[in-house]
Amino acid sequence: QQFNLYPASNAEAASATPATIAEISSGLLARDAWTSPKYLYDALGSKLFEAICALPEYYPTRTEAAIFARHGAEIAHAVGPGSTLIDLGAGNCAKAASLFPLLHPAQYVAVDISYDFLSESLSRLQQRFPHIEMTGLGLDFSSRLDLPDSVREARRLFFYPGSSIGNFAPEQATAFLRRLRANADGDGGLLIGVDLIKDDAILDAAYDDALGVTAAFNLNMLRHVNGLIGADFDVRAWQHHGFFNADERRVEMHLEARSEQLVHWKGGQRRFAKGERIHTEDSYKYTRATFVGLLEQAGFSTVQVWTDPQQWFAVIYARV
Ligand code: AVI
Repeated sequence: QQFNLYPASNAEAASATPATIAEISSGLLARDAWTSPKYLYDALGSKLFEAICALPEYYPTRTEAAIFARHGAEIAHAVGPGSTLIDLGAGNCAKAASLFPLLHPAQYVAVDISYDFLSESLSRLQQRFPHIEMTGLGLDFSSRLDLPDSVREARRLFFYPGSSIGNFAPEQATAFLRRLRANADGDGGLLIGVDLIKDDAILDAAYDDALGVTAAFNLNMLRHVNGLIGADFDVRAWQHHGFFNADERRVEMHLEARSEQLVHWKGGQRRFAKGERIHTEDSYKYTRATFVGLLEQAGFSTVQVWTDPQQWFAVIYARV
């Protein structure tokens, strides 16, 4: 392994801190139970998400890739070479890797909450691109983004593809974008993928696919939480729902109890009635104009937008 990896051990990354236990517990005990979408991503969850990205119904990944394929030269021209490419939610690092030949980064920093998955991805990538200096950071960047000293300050380019920004509520998204901006100097920027509002049926199918991969991804959160807080969720007793809520401009994922049940965990328990739901994820969809407004509110300037012919997805470059 040539690349730097933080934290140094998986045990440190995987341990459920008292704060994690308190956060999950308070969500499960809320009148309308909820869990943070970050718990969808353990090693298996990341693999299931990879499979989602290959589904015919899940258009964001291929639409974004088509935008990069079609407008890559213009995007590379806007961004310029030699950046410190900071990949937020890097996962299998495939998207960033496909941009290396276009963007020619000087340094690559992959950040992901799923530590083991990240370290495997990065070790494969470092072999393919031995000349690029690489760093892996296993952390939840939604709550803090402490970059180690080895990450150069010059020309930081935050790369946040796949419309992951949609998993924040708009106010949180603005605060997060403001934090990114504060982490880059005057030469820095943000290259971000944003999913656009479209026909309900297309959105519904993308989050409730025929093969049930999204259902497995959602249900796997229960297995992950069982491990994290010593809970005894019976995965078979829950059912996936994923649908577009037009009033809120977001896709919602929920897990619904198939029968009445009592769930215990370290320091808590709850009885769920049949039909009761746990809200597990929101995925906000934007219009091009509202998202550009959000970037401006966060203090970014000189925004350039590329979309696909159907205007389903946007790739945006914003300068600090
Ligand atoms: C990672 N994120 C952008 C995905 C999304 O579309 O909100 C997660 C996902 N949830 C269900 N399918 C995919």
